[in-house]
Amino acid sequence: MEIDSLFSGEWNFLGLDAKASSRQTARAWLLPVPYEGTTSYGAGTRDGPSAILAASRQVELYDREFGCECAGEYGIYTTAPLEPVAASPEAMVAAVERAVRAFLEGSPAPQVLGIIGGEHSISSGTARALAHMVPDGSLVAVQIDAHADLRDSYEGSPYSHASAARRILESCPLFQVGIRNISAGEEPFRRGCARLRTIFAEEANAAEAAFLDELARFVCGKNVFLTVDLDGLDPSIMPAVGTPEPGGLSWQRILEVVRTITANAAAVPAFDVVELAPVPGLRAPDFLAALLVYKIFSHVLLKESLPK
Ligand SMILES: [Mn+2]
Repeated sequence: MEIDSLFSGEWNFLGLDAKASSRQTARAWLLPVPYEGTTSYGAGTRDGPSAILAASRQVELYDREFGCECAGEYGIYTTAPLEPVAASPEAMVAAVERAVRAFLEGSPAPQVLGIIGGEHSISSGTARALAHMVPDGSLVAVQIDAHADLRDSYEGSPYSHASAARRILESCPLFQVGIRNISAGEEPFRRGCARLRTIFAEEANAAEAAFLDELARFVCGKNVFLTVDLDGLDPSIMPAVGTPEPGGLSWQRILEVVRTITANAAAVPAFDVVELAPVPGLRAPDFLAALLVYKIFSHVLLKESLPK
């Protein structure tokens, strides 16, 4: 018996075959970043990427919304995981920045780079990389999160997960969706920051979703970095996070946010989905995260095929 027949296929996102996961031709690349350095409460984000990759093998390739096996249309190459840097959170952020630039400026290069965490502190590295690569003033970020993450530093580090949004703001304007946890110290900064718009959870969850029009204007014609902290979703569907705050977004609402971004942005060169802290025996959150990553890739790369 051939030894290969004992194995069930490629270990990559969605378990794609060699053709659909080829580095040479894939328009989507996925970078796992199993980094956990500054997490304050529920730990486990270092296991997030492997749980997403494992769950992704159960995701159906055919997507009814697009009417095709999306991944087969554009191809997804899964890179080796980015090695965690233990020296400091700042050094890890710098490593993410270097990796994002190396991929997006390399040859071959993806049209969109997805990153799976790992904790939220890694996101400012992506924002910094993109700010150096796109025309001045064309980069904006959209953050889905339960937490404002606007602290200038937290537990001694300016690169803590609790400062993720504050650091991203140093690279570009930011639109936050689903926020329901902000500290007294962050509020004055939030109110005074002209580059920042915060949609709190009540408004994000409102049936009419009026904020989507404002989001459409914010991203219109821009290069968008989408950063999804999974705790922005409601804990009823996403309990596998360090701080599961009640009152979060539904699955349908986060997809509306994704559609609004891809329908209006000039491009989405990179996004990340972070803070999955897998709960042993609980598969639904891992599956949700994997499907969300797939949905974002498909909306970025196949939006033309959707009915207007
Ligand atoms: Mn958060």
